[in-house]
Formats: sequence, structure tokens, C-alpha cells
Amino acid sequence: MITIYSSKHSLRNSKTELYGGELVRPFERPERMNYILDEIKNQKLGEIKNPKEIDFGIINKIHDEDYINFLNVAWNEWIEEGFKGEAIPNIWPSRSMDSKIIPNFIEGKLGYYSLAGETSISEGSIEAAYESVKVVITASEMLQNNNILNIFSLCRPPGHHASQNQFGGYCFFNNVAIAAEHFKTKGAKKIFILDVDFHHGNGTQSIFYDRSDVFYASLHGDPMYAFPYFLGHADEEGIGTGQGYNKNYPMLPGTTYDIWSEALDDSIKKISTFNPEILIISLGVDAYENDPISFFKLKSEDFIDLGKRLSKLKIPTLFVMEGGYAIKDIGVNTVNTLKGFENR
Ligand code: SP5
Ligand code: ZN
Repeated sequence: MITIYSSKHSLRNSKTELYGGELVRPFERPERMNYILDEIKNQKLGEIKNPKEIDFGIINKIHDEDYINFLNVAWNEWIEEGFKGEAIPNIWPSRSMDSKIIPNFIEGKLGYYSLAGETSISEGSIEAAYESVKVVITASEMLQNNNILNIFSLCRPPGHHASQNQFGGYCFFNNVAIAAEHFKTKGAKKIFILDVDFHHGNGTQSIFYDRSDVFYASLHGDPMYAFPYFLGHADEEGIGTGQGYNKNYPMLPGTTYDIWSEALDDSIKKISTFNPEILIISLGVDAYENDPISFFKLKSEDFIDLGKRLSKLKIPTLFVMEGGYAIKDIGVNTVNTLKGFENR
């Protein structure tokens, strides 16, 4: 399997994450990529290629123009203000003051355009987010043009929490959503996005919630107990034309592979029935038993089985990296999934 990867992900190197009342080094850190690259070589997954230049206009099909403009200027506005730390939102248009008026001052804008406060914006963060889009579009084009059955888009930063107009959960641009839109502009009629990251992909769900051409299904920690807390319940099934094209499998703390794989098998039935031209996997490996911020109990060998089950569908598949924070094991867990898929 070919991997698309850019070393420029390292431009995203924020020093702070608001966690447990402290500012800690972010769980989502550049070294994650080293462990994955090492394991790709170790298990001889295949070639690693650089992304090509792309037309970033595709981002506008998913994200609002004012949101993109905000991301482009946020860091500069923050430092021009003389703030010493990284840009962390600290106020939101929450339920009791649900204003649609966008403030002028950077602090207000950060709150308006964020859905969580753990993701600091730092110098280079948004450049890295653009690079991540380059990676996913390059991979998508290769999958579609070269008539291959699978490809790995080693994206960083991740994307599935980013909505039309909000960042958070370590995400700025929604890479899988942009890829799905790209496939559509190139003629695909139906795309299925299966999200196996431990966290619910609230951004991806929200982007496609009213659409029947992109089916979104997610296996994740029950939002009663897990980030992003405010989306991802089982009764969220889509709206309007999109009714019936969204499927959530929230699962409880301590969930092991026997339970998790039942949800997986159900989602695989949905994929078969929907019969998409392209399958996109939001591949986070934070369902792993030793992940520091998650509560599922998947073992490294379970990821091989995950890949194997997905491969039985025989649909051209784009794997896109999302989360996974048990740093030393994320390489094994990621490549196990991909190898399991290849050795169908
Ligand atoms: C892409 C991705 O996986 N994003 C995840 C973002 C999660 N950020 C919030 C983390 C809060 C963790 N709280 C867990 C406490 C239990 N130890
Ligand atoms: Zn996650």
C-alpha cells in the first residue's frame, strides 16, 4: 500500500494543551508520525510519497469562507495583540448568549470559531493544516486515477472534529470531508465514511448530516462519557434528504473488541447496502487499550482483524489518519490495520 506523507506536518508543534486544569504538552504531537513511518518501513507496507501541489479551492466546498479567513489570520492577530502564549479560546457564544454576530477582537473570534478549548493555535499550525489537505487530496487522486484498491493518507493534523466553521479536538480542516467532496467533483455518486477513531467525528457528521450522497458512520466512546460530549448519540440519524444516512455506534467505557467488532460488522453491512464507489476510513487508533485519553480496550492484534474485515468489502479504500496517542504503539496499531487490509 502506498503512503502519502509530508514532513511539513511538523509545522504544527504547539506547546500547550488545556488538560485537567493544566497546560500540558499536547497529546497530538509531531513524534506520532515518526512511530508510524518507522513501522511502515519495518512491516514493509510500501512506498512513501510526497504530496503534490493542489488547488486549495476545494477547501471552500466544505468550510465557510469566513472560517478559512479566520484561520489564515488568527495567529498573526494574536501575536500583534502582544499576547505571550499560544492562542487558546476562553469564551464561547454558549446557550445563554447564542449570538451569531462575529466579534472583531481576536479573543472573541477564537471563541466563535472553536468548539473546544484544548486545541491551541501556534505559529505554523495552519500551514500544517493546509499540508494535511494536500496529503489527502494527493492520495484521493492516486486512488481514483491509478485504479488501485487502497491508499494511506498519513494526515497530520487530523480532521474529523473540524466542522464547516469550527476548529477543535486537534483539527482545523476536515480532511476526510474534503476528500469525499473531491471524489464527488470527479464523478463519484456515493461515498461512505467509516470513522473508527475512538472519538465521534462531530465535524464530519455535521458537514454531511443533511446529505444522502455521503454516508457517515462512527464507532466511538459514548458522548455521555467522552469528548466531544455534545454529539454522537445513537438517535442522530441524519435530517431531510440525509435522514438514514448517518449512523452512530456509541459504546461504554471498557468496551473490548468482541463488542466493538459487532458494531463494526453492523457498519460493514451498512456499507454493503449503500454500495459506495469509494470507502473512506477515518483511521484513528485511539480505541487501543493503552491510549492515554480514551477508554476502549482494543489490542494491537485487533487492528489486524479490523483491516481484514474491511478488505472483504472489495471497495476502493482511502485510509486517512486521525487520532492515536499511545505514542510508542500507534505505528504498530496503524500499520496492523493497513497490513490486515492488504493480506485479505
Ligand atoms: C483527533 C482526535 O482524536 N481528537 C481528540 C481530541 C480530544 N481532546 C480532548 C481530550 C480530553 C480528554 N479527557 C479524558 C480524560 C480521561 N483521562
Ligand atoms: Zn480520537
